[in-house]
Amino acid sequence: MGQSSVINRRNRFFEQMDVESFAVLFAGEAPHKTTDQHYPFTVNKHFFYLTGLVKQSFILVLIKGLNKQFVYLFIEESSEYATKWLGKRMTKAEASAICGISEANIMYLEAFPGFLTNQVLGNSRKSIIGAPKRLYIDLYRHKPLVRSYGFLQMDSFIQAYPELSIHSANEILDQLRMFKDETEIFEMSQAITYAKSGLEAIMKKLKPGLGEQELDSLFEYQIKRLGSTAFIFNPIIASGAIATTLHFEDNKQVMNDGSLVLCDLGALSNEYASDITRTYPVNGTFTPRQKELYELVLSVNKASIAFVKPGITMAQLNAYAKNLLAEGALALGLIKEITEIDKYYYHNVSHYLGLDVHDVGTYHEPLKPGIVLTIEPGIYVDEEQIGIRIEDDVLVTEQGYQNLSIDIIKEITDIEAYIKS
Ligand SMILES: [Mn+2]
Repeated sequence: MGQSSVINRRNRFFEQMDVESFAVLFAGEAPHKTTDQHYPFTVNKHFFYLTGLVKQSFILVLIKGLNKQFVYLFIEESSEYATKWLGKRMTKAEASAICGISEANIMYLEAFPGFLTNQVLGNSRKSIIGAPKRLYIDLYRHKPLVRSYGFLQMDSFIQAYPELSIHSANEILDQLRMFKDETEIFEMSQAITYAKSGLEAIMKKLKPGLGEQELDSLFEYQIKRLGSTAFIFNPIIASGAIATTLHFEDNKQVMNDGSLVLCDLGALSNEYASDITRTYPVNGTFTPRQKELYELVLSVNKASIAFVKPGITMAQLNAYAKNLLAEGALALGLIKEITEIDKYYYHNVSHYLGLDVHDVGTYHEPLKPGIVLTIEPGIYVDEEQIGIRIEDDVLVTEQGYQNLSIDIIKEITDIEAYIKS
């Protein structure tokens, strides 16, 4: 990630904070699964964005004083027990080298509560910090009653300091994270390269009689072999009629001769995501009917990518793609009225992409350079057992767009030749 990137991001966050305020961001912990087992750890993406660190339980504190700003990091202390059972802990020097916070400002987690009382909200440093009245935390809510880790951690703290006004750090960070810097574009391109290689591994083995789960295992094997840390989401491998279910994750069917298989998947590179969909003929050859529907989706995929430029809105992009799909479906005789397209296409054509697969950001503002978004038109014809989606990852540039996943083949002739090779 590089120290300079995260230092620069923290400075941009500071610019947006009020004077006499502070922010606390938690890295989080892996959720408990059963008995002594936990789900894999996923770092809080705001915490990562500002530190470059992927470490459980770490806490970042940013204080904007009267005329100076301060950054502190709280890390796990190493113990003989922890080293023997769980491995070596990151040292202050190691953490400092990644996040660019000086070792003097890195403390152990047990010092955190006292630090707040004495160093932030107490009287001892009032002359430089002032009296912080505002606290920024990650207030992301997936559902009203499902609260994020940072949110939960703050409860006891809020009880102790009811005089503080709590503000969402997300408003600032969501906005900053919308616009990708060079290191981020690099990581996302890497994540796309992993997905490309995973899809090639799938095409090489694809044949009737194979299970969908075999394709998802091949993909996982290939991306991890190349150095990807993990999936960003569970791959959707859906053949035949099940491909009309958008977020099908079961991947348990046997793939039949003559059917299509829709593969919607992504890889992670240093926490950055790719999100790609390709649709392949299981036996290596599209039927004439599959071909005409595929060509329609492909033409809308290409036209929608070419439509991307600064100034257009997501609403315009959605309307543009949907209209093209409707006109194409009308020409093919699939529908008789433009409005009937809702039966065969029922999602948006795009979402932002970055540290999260459905990345943060505001969706009502016109596109600006630095945004990365997906373009993913589809057609789902349940009665013909055909589901097709073609998804690419696209960067908005000053001039227009750059298709970051242009190297992942999607032409019918290229796909058929690759599967047969
Ligand atoms: Mn997507």
